[in-house]
Amino acid sequence: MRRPALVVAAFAVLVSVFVLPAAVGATGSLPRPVPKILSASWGTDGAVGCPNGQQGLDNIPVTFNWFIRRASTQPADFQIIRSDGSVATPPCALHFPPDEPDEAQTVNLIGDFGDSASGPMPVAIRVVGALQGKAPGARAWQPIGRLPKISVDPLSGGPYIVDAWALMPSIYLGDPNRCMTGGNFVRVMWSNGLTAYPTGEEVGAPVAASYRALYRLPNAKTIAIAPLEVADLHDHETSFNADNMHDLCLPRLPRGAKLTGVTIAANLVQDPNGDPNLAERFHVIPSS
Ligand SMILES: [Ca+2]
Ligand SMILES: [Ca+2]
Ligand SMILES: [Ca+2]
Ligand SMILES: [Ca+2]
Repeated sequence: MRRPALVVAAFAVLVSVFVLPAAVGATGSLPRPVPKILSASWGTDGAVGCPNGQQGLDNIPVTFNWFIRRASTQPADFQIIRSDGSVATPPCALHFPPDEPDEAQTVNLIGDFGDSASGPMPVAIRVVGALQGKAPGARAWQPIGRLPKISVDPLSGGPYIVDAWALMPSIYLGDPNRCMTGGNFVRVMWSNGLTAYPTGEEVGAPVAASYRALYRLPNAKTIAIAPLEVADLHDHETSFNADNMHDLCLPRLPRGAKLTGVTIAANLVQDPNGDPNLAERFHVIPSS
């Protein structure tokens, strides 16, 4: 009786050796060796608060190409440089509104950073503390270290796409407002919170009808795929707290298709200040 069991075990090892490389490509982590800040945008002027009760504050969502570990995130990890040369530490740095485990690419800095009418303005932010992070889908958290400072986009600017990546089943299966249809799923991350322009409600059919995911096929042809649906909607009770993510629920794609970009037309979404988006043609940079 022992011999057949051993044969089965040996066979299983062989199968795993040959199957693993393909499976890692489909379900493993994104190939992103270096952490980076993607954007820092002045979101609101005097319109938000911190959990300690302070109100009438400004916010700057900061987006990263990595997931940032919530337990490593402290307000003193960030500095905001103002146009008059002064430096502020935010009273709070939140993983909110994007607060799901597969949405950890944004830290929302909240505090008194400036005044859009009379100045000063927030002009740059830098990471000065010991954040930890990992590429989406990776297992172990790593120290991030200091990152180069990045300019803060003005309050009047509209939201823009900062990242797009194929959601791997290992982190997407438990997502409560995930795609309920389709065979491929793409996370589209923007610089700022998103609602429909100009109503400020959660986005609907016009946004879903305009998004396209661009794929390059093994024969070098590029195809533009319309989503069957857009998911990650109704993140919170009020649309003011809608986060900066959409999930594109796509049909099953041809074998070997590689995500190369995402497009959407102008004036379909707005940020919490009511500013609309420009037409977007976001390019996925390999290994970024
Ligand atoms: Ca704005
Ligand atoms: Ca979600
Ligand atoms: Ca969400
Ligand atoms: Ca969302």
